[in-house]
Amino acid sequence: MKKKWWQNSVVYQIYPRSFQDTDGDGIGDLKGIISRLDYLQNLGIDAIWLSPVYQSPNDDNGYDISDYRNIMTEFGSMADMEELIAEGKKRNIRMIMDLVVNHTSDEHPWFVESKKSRDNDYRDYYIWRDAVDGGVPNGLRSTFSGTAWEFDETTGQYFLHLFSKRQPDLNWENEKVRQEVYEMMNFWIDKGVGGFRMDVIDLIGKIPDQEITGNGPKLHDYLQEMNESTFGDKDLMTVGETWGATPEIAKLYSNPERNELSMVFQFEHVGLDQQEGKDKWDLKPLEIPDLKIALSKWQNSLGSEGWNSLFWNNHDLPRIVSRWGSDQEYHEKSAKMFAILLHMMKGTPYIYQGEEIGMTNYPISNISEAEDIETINMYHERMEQGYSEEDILSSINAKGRDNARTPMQWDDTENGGFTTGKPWLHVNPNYKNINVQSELVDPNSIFYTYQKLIKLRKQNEIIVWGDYELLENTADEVFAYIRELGDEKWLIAANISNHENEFNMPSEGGEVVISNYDINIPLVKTIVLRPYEAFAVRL
Ligand code: TEU
Repeated sequence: MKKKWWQNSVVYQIYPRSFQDTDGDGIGDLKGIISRLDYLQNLGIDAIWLSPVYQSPNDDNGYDISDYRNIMTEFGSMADMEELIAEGKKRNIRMIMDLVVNHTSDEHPWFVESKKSRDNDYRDYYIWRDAVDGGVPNGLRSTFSGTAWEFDETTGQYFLHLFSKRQPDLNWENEKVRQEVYEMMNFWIDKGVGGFRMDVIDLIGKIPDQEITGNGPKLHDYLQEMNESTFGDKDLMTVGETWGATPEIAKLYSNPERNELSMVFQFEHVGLDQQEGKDKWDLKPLEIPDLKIALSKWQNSLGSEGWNSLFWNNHDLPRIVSRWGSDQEYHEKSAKMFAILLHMMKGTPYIYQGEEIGMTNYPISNISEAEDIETINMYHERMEQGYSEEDILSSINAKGRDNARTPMQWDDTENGGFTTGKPWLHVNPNYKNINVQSELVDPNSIFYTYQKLIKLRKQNEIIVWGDYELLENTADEVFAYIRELGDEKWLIAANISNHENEFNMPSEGGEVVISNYDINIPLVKTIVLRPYEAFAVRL
């Protein structure tokens, strides 16, 4: 396979609403991102995945789009977007747009027309069905609680929404819908974007009448048609959000010979602290051996038939240092440990805003503090179902999406330097000691660990192309693996626990390349790993 730029790149995800406000309305904006490009260039990233910046009523914070070709009013103008693309290019930073085409906002003109009458030209852009036995057409559920069917009085039919009722699903079986999407994508490609992150793209092949949602029969036909109609003959990066992907399915999306996508986000490791067959809110402790098995399977399953993305965080997930690390006693050590463990693997790493400075979850004590529609809908549904409010809030504080969406912490001034106005969502009060400014002045900060990891990826082919082998006979909480390329061999070891663990080196000696403790680790046969200790050794 011909080597691609995105195979040795590191991508930074920005949730624009929470990144940097410049006009004092308490909401991040594009000018704010432009003002922080030098910071990102210093970090060393190659591309920015921008969560949606298009016009939206913000029922789901931009994942409900009412105009794909205009910028959300609160975020700025198309001129700002064009400036961001241009300023990014000056710094060799590409803009990856968030493509949300499984659904639109109910304020999109297509839906406004579609719901006017049953014979409207746009009726078949969406999925309308008659009632069955006086009720919803079938058992499809919304990810945001309740039925996926909303009744429309005007035309006496239900429309499908796999997310909020203000996010009607597009009908991808309609050729006109697909052509509209491809034309919109080419509009953005002509603007000079570097690629697309594709929101819940595994759902566009749905067959609602058979209650099929993910991995539908025509999904890959549509993606090959999209590829050919838009980015296929250009040097762009595409990454699909595919919650249901297995390694075999991931190969269908990302095998270069199939002309679909560059890679996918798979979520197997993300579900490991969730009770079997239950929702994300039904928690169970993470078993580290499960994490080793899941990530190692993905490292070794794709071969030349696909490409891995690597991530702990995004705008939908709780902060990793709070979720599986220690956001108190071993905050810095555990944040660095997760960075070293992930960034030494094979694939394209994604850093979510604030991860590089160890930002943490922010617990709420009352549902009135929540902003996210998924959280609020779940709260009301589970209260009606008789769950205790204490248990519901405990789930929200562990897994709620607002944890990832508290404003970026730039310095120790009011609101962490995010805004001079009232922030749209509470700022984590720990911004006083967890912020970019304090990280940049501390040579041993989490930030500089991420900066070094990115440099190492650029300087060492073994990280990008080396084979991966999990070391099997280690303590349960010790995750250790080998990377090998030619006659070069690296060992990466991480103690994912708050206590010491013994570790038997595969061979003695070597050179420590990076560590979250001190660099002069005695590389003897048996090492006692300190709490959350992680390092990489050139053997
Ligand atoms: O998320 C897909 C999705 O299903 C997530 O909402 C996930 O189920 C849940 O949040 C797990 O925490 C994508 C976007 O990333 C998300 O922000 C949007 O809300 C959703 O699609 C609808 O566009």
